[in-house]
Amino acid sequence: MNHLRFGALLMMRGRRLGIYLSHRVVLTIPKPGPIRAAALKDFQPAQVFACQGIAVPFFEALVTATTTQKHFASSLEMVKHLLSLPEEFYLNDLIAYLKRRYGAELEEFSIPVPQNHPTPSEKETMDTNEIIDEFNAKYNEARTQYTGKRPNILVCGYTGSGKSSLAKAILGDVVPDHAIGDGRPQTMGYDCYENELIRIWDSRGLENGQAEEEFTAQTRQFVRERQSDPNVDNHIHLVWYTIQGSGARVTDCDLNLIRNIFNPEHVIVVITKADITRSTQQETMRNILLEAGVPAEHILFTSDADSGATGCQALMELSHRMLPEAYRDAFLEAQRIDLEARRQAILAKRGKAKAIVATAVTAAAGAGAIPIPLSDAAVLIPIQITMIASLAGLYGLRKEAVKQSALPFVAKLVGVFASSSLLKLIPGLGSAVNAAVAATLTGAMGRFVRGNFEETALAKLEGRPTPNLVFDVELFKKFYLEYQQRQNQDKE
Ligand SMILES: Nc1nc2c(ncn2[C@@H]2O[C@H](COP(=O)(O)OP(=O)(O)OP(=O)(O)O)[C@@H](O)[C@H]2O)c(=O)[nH]1
Ligand SMILES: [Mg+2]
Repeated sequence: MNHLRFGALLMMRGRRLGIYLSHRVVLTIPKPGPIRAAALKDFQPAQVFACQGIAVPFFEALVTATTTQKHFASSLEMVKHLLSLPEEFYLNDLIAYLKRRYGAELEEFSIPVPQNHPTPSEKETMDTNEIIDEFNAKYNEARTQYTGKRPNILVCGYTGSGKSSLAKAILGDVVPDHAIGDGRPQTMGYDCYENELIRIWDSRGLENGQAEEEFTAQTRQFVRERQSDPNVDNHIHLVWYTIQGSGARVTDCDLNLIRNIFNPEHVIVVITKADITRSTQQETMRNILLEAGVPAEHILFTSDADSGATGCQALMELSHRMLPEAYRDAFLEAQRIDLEARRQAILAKRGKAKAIVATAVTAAAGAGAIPIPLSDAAVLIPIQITMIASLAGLYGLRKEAVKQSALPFVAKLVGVFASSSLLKLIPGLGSAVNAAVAATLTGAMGRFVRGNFEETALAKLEGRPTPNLVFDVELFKKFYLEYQQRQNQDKE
């Protein structure tokens, strides 16, 4: 039984329970009191609750375990608290419960005690898979929490009116080049283009010769299907209705769709191809729309990216205002028109980033309330992983960026905590990590990563090479001391 996961539940000598942290550290209650880290010799040999050869992980419980300062009478008390189990719950109940709930059986678990001490690189790879899993889970969680919800925009209008070109001008590469065409109608049915920030429904345009009633009925059915979904995240939140300016016509079918099929509060009428439309033609079309009751502020004139993206900034701003609030942030991040707005949005994340670091600092201080022996400093790792993954999610660093810099960084970090590097890293560190050191270490790390991620997000936006998160002990040491000094100054 080697496939262990962070947070797996172990049954150790004397029927004592423990939460697995790494091949060297398990959290348990050695004697009535707070949760402590047990060393290898204390939990070996042990059994683990596993299902089909894979230990059942309780990652949340593990993070709680590293932060809780409660006192417990026994390790069973600890586990009852961490897993929110009832007071009247005995060890046999726990075994039966894990079997029922997870299909878990107790399997033998033993770690061969190494003859020679493993080299640091072996040690790093030992836990890396677990770290990647936990990192990704936390990254996704933060992504959902901080990006807000993904808006659905429907782009509708006659064929060739410039729907796909418009969507591309505003939203960039999410719309593929082949969606835009000359000659034959390009978009058949409804194409859905999406990324993690936005979903665009690009509709089949009404073709010459197709019955207008048929097109209207199809569109009505599509909209009905979306809007009857109980989950509002799947509704259409905004419609860009395109009319080709150079055609100089607003048809009854256009007006019927704009006024009766869509909710007029969600429709922006976009008169496209401004570069090849006369201003008198634009005026005529505008007047027809106004007479039909379309509010003046919902009518815009645009051209595609090749023709200077006229009016696209105005369309971006109006769309941002008209979207329901929960979907605005993701739209702002998805649009390609106003880079300054996106820059400001990145800078505005600093407050949330500081809050993420502050939470981790508090958790680390809690974990170090009873000084952690230096060899067990790895108990701080889950806190740091959560912090770094949350920061990566907040700044929306795509997974590639995360893979290139954050994950190798975290893997290195584990090496640092698991070896005597801490001694090198923290000048004057004694034999244990206390609350102040744990907090400073986490705070300095957080500040370092936060600054780097902000810079990475800005660099990506501006097309500059992104900085790497180089983990250099000397550099970090400098950072640590600066951070510590700043903390001291704040106190004075
Ligand atoms: N001059 C000019 N041409 C444009 C503009 N927008 C789109 N076009 C051209 O108009 C043609 C049709 O554009 P699309 O974006 O494919 O139109 P569509 O509404 O998506 O068409 P279907 O998918 O077939 O319904 C293409 O040749 C575009 O290059 C514009 O602003 N100015
Ligand atoms: Mg199209």
